[in-house]
Amino acid sequence: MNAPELFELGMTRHIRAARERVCDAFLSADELRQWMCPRGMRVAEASADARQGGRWRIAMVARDGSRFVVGGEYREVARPERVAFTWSWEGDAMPPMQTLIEVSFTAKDGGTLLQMRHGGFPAAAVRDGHRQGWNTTLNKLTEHLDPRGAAATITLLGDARSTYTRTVRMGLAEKGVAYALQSCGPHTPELLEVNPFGRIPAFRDGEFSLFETSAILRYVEECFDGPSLLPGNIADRARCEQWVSATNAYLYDTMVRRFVLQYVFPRGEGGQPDGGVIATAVKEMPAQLAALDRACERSDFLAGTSVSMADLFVAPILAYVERMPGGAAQLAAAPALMRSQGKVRERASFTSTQPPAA
Ligand SMILES: N[C@@H](CCC(=O)N[C@@H](CS)C(=O)NCC(=O)O)C(=O)O
Repeated sequence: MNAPELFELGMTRHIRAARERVCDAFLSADELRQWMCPRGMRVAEASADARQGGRWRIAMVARDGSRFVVGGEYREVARPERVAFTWSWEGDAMPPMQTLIEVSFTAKDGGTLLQMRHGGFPAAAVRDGHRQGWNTTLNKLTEHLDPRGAAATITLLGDARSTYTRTVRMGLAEKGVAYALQSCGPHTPELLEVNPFGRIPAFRDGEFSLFETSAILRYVEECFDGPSLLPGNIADRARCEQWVSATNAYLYDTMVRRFVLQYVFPRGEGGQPDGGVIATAVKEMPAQLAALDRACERSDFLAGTSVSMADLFVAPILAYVERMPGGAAQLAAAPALMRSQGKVRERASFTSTQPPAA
């Protein structure tokens, strides 16, 4: 009888840390506790007897309390060049199997090239599930060891003048997550690599990439501790989603595309703003602002009692509207909304993401 086919995955990372440090991250319980689980989980227990034949074990806990326990045996410990260990899940939350992980550490470009092979999976789907887990787990390892922290793995592709880019930047600031801003415009080749629709922003976390502002913020929300960007109760969370969706469906189109951008990038006759386009937007704005105003009558924020994604979507738009001809007068007719904007505008997430003057 033929031996069953087994599957393996390979991963590579360059980490700005000496290889002794990178290697040690696999060898001590204190180190493993800092990083050895996918984003959005935490290591609740860790043990490691890092010598050939010694055992290691980790209990990971997800936000919803579900627990995953994995462990195995060190097969090779050749610090700082190589480590090999077996990997078996306990319990029935994950498929029963024993797989083997081999990791090598090579000094490169002032840091360490980590090359990992995880082999022995009984099915391609099981391997692919582990690949996803390893991607964000190695992002956590990189973040733990690299002096740049999360900015070593997280890159936001966008333009500091774009309202949607600012929304994500505000979300990252609210959560206290470091990131690198890669300045790039819509429809540029580097942006199209991540977002086939060509809009900014787009987002990378190691090998994982995303586009659409609300999806990016959801990912940030679930991966990182720090204040939640979503309200605490069901009705307020739905209300938050309502304003995110309304921004994507109507508010951005009216207030930015057909109002603000007409002044910032005039495309009318003789390089002037297109008065016809602006006039239709200006007519729609009072009803939209009145709806936002009503939402702020009982709270300083659009959904719930603290800042949420809803505020992060709306604030950058209104800040631009206010600076355009007639914009401040439109906003003055929405006093509850402007009281709320006052609260959002005093936050560090807003003041630290001011767009450069156009
Ligand atoms: N639904 C997208 C919208 C993003 C968007 O429209 N971004 C603007 C800049 S603020 C853009 O890329 N505009 C270029 C275009 O419309 O081609 C999201 O939520 O990220």
